[in-house]
Amino acid sequence: MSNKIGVLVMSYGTPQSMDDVEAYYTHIRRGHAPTPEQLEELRGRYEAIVGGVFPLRENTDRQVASLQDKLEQLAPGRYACYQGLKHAQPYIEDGVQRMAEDGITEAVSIVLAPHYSIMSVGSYNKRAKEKAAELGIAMSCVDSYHLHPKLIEALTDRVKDALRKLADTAKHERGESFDGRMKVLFSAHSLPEKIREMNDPYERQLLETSAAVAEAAGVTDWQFTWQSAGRTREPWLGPDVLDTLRTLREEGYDAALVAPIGFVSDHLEVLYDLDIEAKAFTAEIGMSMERTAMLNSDPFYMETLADSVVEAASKIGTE
Ligand code: FEC
Repeated sequence: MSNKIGVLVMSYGTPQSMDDVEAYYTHIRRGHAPTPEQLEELRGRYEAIVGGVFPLRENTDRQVASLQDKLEQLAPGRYACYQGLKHAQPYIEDGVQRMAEDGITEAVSIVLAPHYSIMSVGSYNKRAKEKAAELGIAMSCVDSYHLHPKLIEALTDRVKDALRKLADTAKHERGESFDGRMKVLFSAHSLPEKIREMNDPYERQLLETSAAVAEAAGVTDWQFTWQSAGRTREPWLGPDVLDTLRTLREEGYDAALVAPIGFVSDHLEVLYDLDIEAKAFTAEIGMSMERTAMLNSDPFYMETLADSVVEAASKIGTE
């Protein structure tokens, strides 16, 4: 038996290699294999971002190691971090299994995504809790940390930096015609519209983070928009970032900063959907665009995670 508290750090997961994309996509689609066209389309997006490598894997590894270091500083010898991925190995259940093999009996789970939806963080925590119960581990779950002061500070710094960069880009691209007006678009992964009927906090939490960051950065001209909607028949939350950019152009804006606050890492949904797709779209409609840098292993983000873990640890066995 171990006296350490296990910390299950969960993330979306990404394929191990190009050969693994089909299995990964099939897992996302709950066991339904994609059509050959869908598979080619997804492989094409991975090829386009960095020639078929998968930055999310290395970023998650680094985030888990950095959180371990931060917890070690706060409470030497008290916590042991384990990784669990939603759609790739090591799966969430594998992470819990490893804890059990190391004799862990008390644990915390946390997701590398700040906002709670029953369809996102809720489903990670459900899988973690079920496996923990099966193996006799008492587990307390972190649901969200979207207003943690250190998270807001880290995001605010990124918005301020990117606004300076956007002003330079716009002056360079537009010269005299740039009037200095820039819209900040906070964005997050869309979900099916049906979450609204479930009284899901996702949308509210995203707006709260956006408002807090805008206020701290002194930004008054901002709005929230969705991105990366799934390719299914049901309606997804909108407007999508591309529609929003088009509307802004029609309203006379010629510069926009996209701040994808729903994500914490460089990965496909940022490197393709924003850096390639949205960038090409803004170039086509004659608009300047930049996006904020991702948090990755930012020290303030690690402090946010560590504080949330310590708070959840104090509740183990009480839920
Ligand atoms: O870089 C990478 O390899 C992985 C990037 C990636 C992240 C991510 C985050 C979220 N997703 C969320 C919800 C959904 C729902 C569906 C869905 C589908 C996909 C597909 C790919 C994909 N997601 Fe994702 N998501 C990432 C990648 N996602 C690839 C499949 C092809 C496509 O639609 O583009 C629809 C599932 C279905 O078909 O039923 C729903 C949410 C997040 C943010 C929170 C989190 O990180 O968990 C929510 C990163």
